[in-house]
Amino acid sequence: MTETLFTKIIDREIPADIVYEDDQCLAFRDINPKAPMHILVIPKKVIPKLVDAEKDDEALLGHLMLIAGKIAADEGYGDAFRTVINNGEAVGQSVFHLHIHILGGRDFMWPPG
Ligand code: DGP
Repeated sequence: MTETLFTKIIDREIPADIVYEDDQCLAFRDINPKAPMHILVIPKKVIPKLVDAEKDDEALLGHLMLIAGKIAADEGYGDAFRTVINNGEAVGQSVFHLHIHILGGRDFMWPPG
């Protein structure tokens, strides 16, 4: 399987503040938080970008979303959090291993900038 920065976190080669793990995904605090809660949920399977996900990944994507909501609730932000997936360098994706940002604990603009 392709190695990414995030597979190194999965494999504990790079330390991270891990908040959740199961057989399909890992969640850890962002190293450069943009909100009081800023957690990344990643699949253990390497999917570079959301657009690369396939029909077979449907259940995995649903699982990631359910876990994102559970983590936000566990962190105390169940009624006020935002999820973001950057797809592509032009919109800010810097790590090409699919990840859902979960952000909470401050005001957010709408529409997002
Ligand atoms: P994106 O820009 O959407 O690709 O988000 C990548 C995020 O990954 C960014 O918010 C910073 C975070 N990040 C990058 N390197 C590390 C790392 O080594 N550890 C942790 N915890 N987060 C990282």
